[in-house]
Amino acid sequence: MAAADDGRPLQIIRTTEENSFAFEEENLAQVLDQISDDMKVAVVSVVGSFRTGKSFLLSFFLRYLEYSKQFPNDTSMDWMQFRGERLQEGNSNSGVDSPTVDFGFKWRGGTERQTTGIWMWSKPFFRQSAIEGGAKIAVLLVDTQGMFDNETTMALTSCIFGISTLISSHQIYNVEKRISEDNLQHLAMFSEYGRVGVSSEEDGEGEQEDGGEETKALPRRNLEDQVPFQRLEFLIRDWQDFEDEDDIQRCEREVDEYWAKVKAVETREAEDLRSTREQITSCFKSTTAFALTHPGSKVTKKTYDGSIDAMDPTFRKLLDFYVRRVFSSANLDPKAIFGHDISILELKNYVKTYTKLFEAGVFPEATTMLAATVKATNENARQSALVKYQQGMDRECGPDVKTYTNTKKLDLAHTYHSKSAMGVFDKIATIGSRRTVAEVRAQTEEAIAKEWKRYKALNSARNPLRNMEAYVIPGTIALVAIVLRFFSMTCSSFSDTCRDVSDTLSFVTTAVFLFIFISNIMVFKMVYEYGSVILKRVSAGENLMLVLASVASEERKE
Ligand SMILES: Nc1nc2c(ncn2[C@@H]2O[C@H](COP(=O)(O)OP(=O)(O)OP(=O)(O)O)[C@@H](O)[C@H]2O)c(=O)[nH]1
Ligand SMILES: [Mg+2]
Repeated sequence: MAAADDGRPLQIIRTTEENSFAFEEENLAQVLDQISDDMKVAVVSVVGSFRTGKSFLLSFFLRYLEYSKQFPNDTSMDWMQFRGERLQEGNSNSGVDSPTVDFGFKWRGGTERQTTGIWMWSKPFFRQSAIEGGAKIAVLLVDTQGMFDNETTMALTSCIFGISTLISSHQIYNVEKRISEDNLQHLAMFSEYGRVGVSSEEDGEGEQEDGGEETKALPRRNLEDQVPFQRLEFLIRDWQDFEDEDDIQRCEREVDEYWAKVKAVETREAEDLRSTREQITSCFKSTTAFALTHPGSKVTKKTYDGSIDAMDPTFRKLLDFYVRRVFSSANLDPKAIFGHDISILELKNYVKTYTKLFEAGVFPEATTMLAATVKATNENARQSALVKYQQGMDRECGPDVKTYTNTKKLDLAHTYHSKSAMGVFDKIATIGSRRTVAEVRAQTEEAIAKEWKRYKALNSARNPLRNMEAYVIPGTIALVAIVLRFFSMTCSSFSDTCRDVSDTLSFVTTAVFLFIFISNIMVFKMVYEYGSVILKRVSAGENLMLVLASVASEERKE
């Protein structure tokens, strides 16, 4: 049975009545906040025509991923029945009792569209990635609104396709029966974006600031890494042409051969067909295909209750093979932009940037898309560097600098962490004109300098010996008064003058201490705190004299 904490679908991009988009930032944050900052993330997204079983497939993905969390080495097909004999998760067929409908992406039969906007599963799955040397990466599942639903404008349809392509590391393009020229044409819209990114050879020096500059931006990563998108897979539904459906490996080979034929350029005379194919393959790092047979007539009925047994056995076998292939460690690539594996913080910013770009429901120019990517990359580099610096400094002295750190040590920490923060910046900001990158770099250094000032001020406020000169004069008066009073205690009982002087000295001593006490309550508190820290350090074997000497030298400096 599914449990409430197994997750639910969350809408991350909503389509509005005005045929535009709205970004559900909190929903995305809810998903991404469950992933640690240093973890890579794979985004598997399914796009394609409406009513072709995308959400149904994703609900099976969820079953498999949940099952393999508990039984990672099981190679049987038991996962299909893992949550019962029926696929209730997401099952929205009318009249069907599905108590666990919310534990899947909503699917149903009929001609009316089901999914609108873009949805993400609320829980990331943590799986091994061979590409990451066997380390765990977070896997996110994305469901999208179907294309050509007779309600959505073509522009909005293309935008959904575009956003999905931009944010995913593995895009599954669901197509019916075969890969048509139409399917390829849709992909070609993005190849223009890829071409702009890959072919520019100018370094952007001396370019104009407004728009044009970024469009000529030069990705400065290795040529190999400049392919803008990663894995594209055509998933052909209701495939009818397998020669021997019992031999799954052979089925896989047959679809490979089919795709090789479809994408072949050499065999095509027409220029537009050739360029479409060339552009697609230059845009994606890998393009593959797989096919599933028809799931059986019972499955497509509006009253289908999700029975696994009612599904065609060949469909089940192929589905089992396919799910394992998609989530195998060899196929889980971390999401990368122009060859750079992005962090959770960067993913958030990219999704935000792209939603904004497509917000009006108009498909943007390839150059505009590239410009937005460059801008987001620079912003990501700036933010990541600042976060790196803050994390490093916080480790040294705590976010609120609760205790005093010796200035030499703090200086060293600043030098080290600012250097490594700028290293992060340089690693990320490698696309776009050199001038823009240099500008953002300078802004980042400025932001770090501002933070450094803040850490220094907070630390200096924790220095217990600060403003010590304010106590020296009253302290000396009090001390002299104490000494004189000590001698005046020996006054002869006949000397009124001596007794008066003694009383006055006593009064002066009390007044001075009262003055120091009232005006410096906070300082006493700090001295007390600092004293405990020093005591701790002494007991930890640190050299007390060294600490006091450096504190005194800072006092002299100030
Ligand atoms: N022909 C066919 N139907 C399928 C397949 N897989 C699922 N279905 C059925 O297709 C219907 C639609 O399924 P959904 O998952 O809601 O389809 P979708 O593509 O998400 O639809 P939209 O959200 O409206 O775009 C359901 O009745 C499924 O049972 C398949 O491989 N072939
Ligand atoms: Mg759907």
